[in-house]
Order: sequence, then C-alpha cells, then structure tokens
Amino acid sequence: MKNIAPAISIPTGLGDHKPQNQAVLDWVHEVELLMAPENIFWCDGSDREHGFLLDQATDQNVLIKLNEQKVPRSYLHRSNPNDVARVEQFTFICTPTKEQAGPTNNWSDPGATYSKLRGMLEGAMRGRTMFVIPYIMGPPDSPLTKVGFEITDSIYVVLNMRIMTRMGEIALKRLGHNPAAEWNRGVHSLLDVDPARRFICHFPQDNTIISVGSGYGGNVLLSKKCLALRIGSYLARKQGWLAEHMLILGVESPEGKKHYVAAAFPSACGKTNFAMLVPPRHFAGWKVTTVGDDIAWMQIRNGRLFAVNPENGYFGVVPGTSFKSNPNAMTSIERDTLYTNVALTADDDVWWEGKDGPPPDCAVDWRGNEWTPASTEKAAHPNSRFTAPCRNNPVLDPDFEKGEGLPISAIIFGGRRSDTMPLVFQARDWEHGTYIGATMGSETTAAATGAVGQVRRDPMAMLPFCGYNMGQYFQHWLEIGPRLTNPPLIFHVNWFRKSADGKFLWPGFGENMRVLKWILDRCEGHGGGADTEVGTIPRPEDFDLVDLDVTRETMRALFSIKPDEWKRELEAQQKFFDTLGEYMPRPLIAQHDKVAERFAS
Ligand code: GTP
Ligand code: SPV
Ligand code: MN
Repeated sequence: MKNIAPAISIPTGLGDHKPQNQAVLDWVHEVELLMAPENIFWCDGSDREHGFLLDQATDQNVLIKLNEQKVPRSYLHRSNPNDVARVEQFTFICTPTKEQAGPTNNWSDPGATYSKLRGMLEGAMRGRTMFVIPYIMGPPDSPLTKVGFEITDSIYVVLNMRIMTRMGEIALKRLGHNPAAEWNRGVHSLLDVDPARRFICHFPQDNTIISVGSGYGGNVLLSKKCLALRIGSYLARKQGWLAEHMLILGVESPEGKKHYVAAAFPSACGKTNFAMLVPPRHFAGWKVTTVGDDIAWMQIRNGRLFAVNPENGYFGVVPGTSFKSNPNAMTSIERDTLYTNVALTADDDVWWEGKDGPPPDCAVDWRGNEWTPASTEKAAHPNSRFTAPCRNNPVLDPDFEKGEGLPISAIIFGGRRSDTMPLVFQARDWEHGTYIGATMGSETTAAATGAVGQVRRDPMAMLPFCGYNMGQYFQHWLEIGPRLTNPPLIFHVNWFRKSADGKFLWPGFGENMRVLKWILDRCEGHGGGADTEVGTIPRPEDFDLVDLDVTRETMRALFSIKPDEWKRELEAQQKFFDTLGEYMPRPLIAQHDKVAERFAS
C-alpha cells in the first residue's frame, strides 16, 4: 500500500473552487511556487468531490475498499511502519524567544526554521497534486469558530479532514473577503516519509503550521492537535478563553435534569470511552450523550464556562474497542469510516485485538504481512485508529452544534496511574483544582512514539499540546477562576489503579457511571464525602455499588491514600514545578506545600 502517490488528473468542474479572499490566494500561490506541484485541487467539500477522491485513492492504492456488506463505504489505510504515532521529539513551537515556548516544549527559532523548512519543501510536490482544504473548527454559528486552510499532497489527509472538520464551501463563506480576517495557514507535505526529515512546526505569532515527513494522524490532520490545541491554546490566552484536551459529555437523570461535564485525560487514557459511556443496568433511565471526545473550546458567559467541540469527527483508538467496552463507538464505525493500521481479513473486513468474537484464522496485519492467531506480532498496531463522523454516534448530543456552547458543571482531570491516585477525589475550589490539573501524572501510551508505561507529568493532559510557556498557561487558568461566578467543580479520577498482581482494580468503562454519579451528586449539592490530605473522597455510603461485583476490600484499595506513595508523588510534582522556574505561579506552589504539610502533620 502506498502513502505517496502521483498527481491525479482533475476533471473539469472539480477541484477549482477558489476563495474570493486575496490573502488566501496570495499565500497558496506562494506555496505553489515553492513546491512546484503538477496541479492544484481546491476542495469544495461536495459529495461529488468525495466520490471522485475515494475512487482516486483506491486506484492509487492509498486506500483499500472494505467489504461493502460488512462495513459500507469504509476503507483501510496502512501508514508507513516508521510513521504510526505523534512524534513529540520532532514537534516544535517556534516563538521569537525560547522562553515563550517554555521548558516543556521543543523550541526553534522562527527565522531559521522557516528557512530550513523552505529548503525541504522546495520542489517537494513535483509530480504530485497539491490539495487546498478550507475548513472551520467549531459549530457553524459559534463565536469561537476558527477558519483554517490546509495545503497537503496526501489524499488520505483530505479524506480524513472531510470527516474531522466542516470542510469546503462553509469555510469560504465564514472567511469572507476581508484580507485581514483571522485564519490559520497549514502546510503539509509527505516529502519521502523519512523520520530523519519529519518536523511538526508551529508559528503561533503567524497563525501558521508546517508539517513535513509524516502521513499519520495528529502529525498531519493540522486542524486537530496543531490548530485546535497548540495554536488554539496560544490564541485562547490572548483572547481570554480556554482550548483544552478534553472530552465533553452530557448526562441526564431519569427526572430530566441535565449536566455537562468536561474531562482531560492524556492520549489513549479513556476520553472517547468516557464520552460514549453506556450506563449499567442499575442506572436505567440515565442518559449519557457525547458532545466531543478529544477537544473542548470554552468561553465565559454569564459567569459560567460554556464548551463547544470544534471537531466534526472522531479519530479514535481502535484496539480494545468492542460491543462490550464501547458499543456506541462500535456503531459509529460500522460505516463511513476510514481505518488506519488495523488488520484486514480474507473477506475484506477489519479486525483488531479486543474486537468481539474469536480472531480470524488468518489475516493481513497492519504492516501488510500474513498473520495468524499463532503470530507473535499484533495484527493491529496498538495506536491503530478509526476516523468516523460524529453523526454516526447513536448518542451524539442533540446540542452538539449549539454555537454558544454548553454550560460545564464539572471538570475532571485523570491520568493512567497503577498506584497512588484514588478512583476519584474532589478539589476544594478552582485554585486547588488548577493545582490538581497542573500536577497530573500519567503513564505514557502508544499514542506517541517512545517508551510506553512510564509515569510523566502531563499537566491538564496538555504536555504535548500547549503552544506556549506552561507556567503562563497555569497562570491563565488561575486568572479564569475569579471571572466565574458559577465555576465548575473540579475532580480527579483514575480508572487504572492496579492490584499487587498487576490487574486493574476497577472494572471501568460503563461502570465509570458510578463515579460520574457521585460527581453529579456533588454538583447538585447533596453528595456526601470525607476530607483527606489530597481532597474530598466519597465515603462508602456516598458511592453507589449496587449490582457491582467489587469487594469492600477492593474499594478500600481503590480509595487508599498511602503516605509513602504520596511522598514520592509530591517530590515528582515539586521537581516538575522547579523546571518552570520564574514562570511557575506561586499560588500553585502554595497548594503543593499545603498538601505536603497535611501529610507531615
Ligand atoms: P486519544 O484519542 O489518544 O486522545 O485517546 P482517548 O483518551 O480518547 O482514549 P480511549 O477512550 O480511546 O481509550 C484508550 C485505551 O484505554 C483503550 O485501550 C481503552 O480500552 C482503554 N480504556 C478506556 N477507558 C477505560 C477504563 O475505564 N478502564 C480501563 N481499564 N481501560 C480503559
Ligand atoms: C492523541 O494522541 O491525543 C490523539 C491522537 O488524539 S492524534 O490525533 O494522533 O494526536
Ligand atoms: Mn487526544
């Protein structure tokens, strides 16, 4: 299967939908002169265009059409085996000074980086088609919505962007004629998909992204991590709102009382699953609906935080997805889905580790090699992904596109921690909650290249996605609090605590409804709790365990706060805070010291 493909021939009446905005036309022309493509395809987002591009992608062997009966209108793509996840070590924030990017980001000088990239991009699209993708992030009528343009030589990127964003004509309308309008410039080229020439570079001051040498997910769908989070967080600080790596869900009681909750968990730590949660039988009558599964843009209205999901699709982790773990995701990916790096069965269906039913007797693995259940390699890559439209989700929230956003009652932070962190605890107030978010730790996952399973600090799940100095980001959070007359309550969860023999203590998935229920009780003001060194935890009588096969002893283990583990935890937090130097806000240091004192007394 191919990643790089030669130019397509463009039939008349397609690929010629240019914007009226002179600034965009000038920029595209400049990029064209540099990259020297064979031809240019201006995307309009129409169905006719979509059909044409799918045909081209299958003809060029960039996509394999899947079994039309089993997964209608769906396709498989295999990325280069050297290119299967985000590359944090090659991701750069190019601000005028290194301090502006801060110590948690890779920094490089904007001038030098532009010249280096210009050198790599010179003639890079010779013999290829240059696609221009206009798109918006955010609901069509939201004041938060942003316009972006992505130039790419990957037809796979175009087809993914069509699902992940609102693409085409809608963006040209939103942009209008004003050459001074705010819009994001994104340039992507596969080059030769060589890890030695792979860079994901952000120029926040110029609202510009340049990504080269990769064809995978978060590296190349520039709307997502690059615009909605890295550039987004920079703009959010300047403009007084929040761009966060958070799911948004709605939860409605049998009496019809509805709350919205946003939750920040690091990559591959359960956002999509939580956003699509199916309440267990004991919670009959409760409804959970999905607003978003990865990104939340939040603004202050009438003293409350209101959130929108800027995306239009899900780019979700495939392995482990089943009708048992996440039936709503399974229904979402039954049709109109692009699969990346899963296994292909003999009847052109898809398979992955953790899918319902027995494994196929033989299949083609994500690398394109023959696979059987006896193989030692995985059939699907651990970071294999689905791209599916939000519209496919049976529990999509009816107000998913509400422009003003949805009022957030609670913010939940959570990491993947085998030890230390209890199942759930609550912060005292906004400032304490900001401290809890700022000190989040989590074990690394396959979503980024590098070692898996190592605890690192991942503040607010934004370590790889904050487009400026992390200390200033914390300060921005602290400044939001006092502007809220009705701030969300803040919680921390951990679905991943393990027993001494290495098994998850908590069943997770749908059963996380029990944790969510306690959180809602707290929001409603009638849930009880007990004060601990780290925050408020539910007492046994506050936490609904009816119909659940978890022993009291396990529950005690899930909620245990062990001083020796917390001693190490507080040291790790301190070490991280120290790296931020003078940018580290004092109130958060004071919060840390207060917890340390409580353990000491
Ligand atoms: P990104 O798309 O990378 O941002 O990931 P995400 O945060 O949306 O994570 P996702 O929901 O896709 O889950 C990632 C992995 O965690 C999958 O393998 C899930 O099966 C697993 N997972 C999710 N929720 C739970 C849970 O409650 N308990 C356990 N044990 N595993 C879970
Ligand atoms: C993540 O890593 O948090 C993702 C997947 O959501 S990617 O879009 O590849 O960054
Ligand atoms: Mn994510």
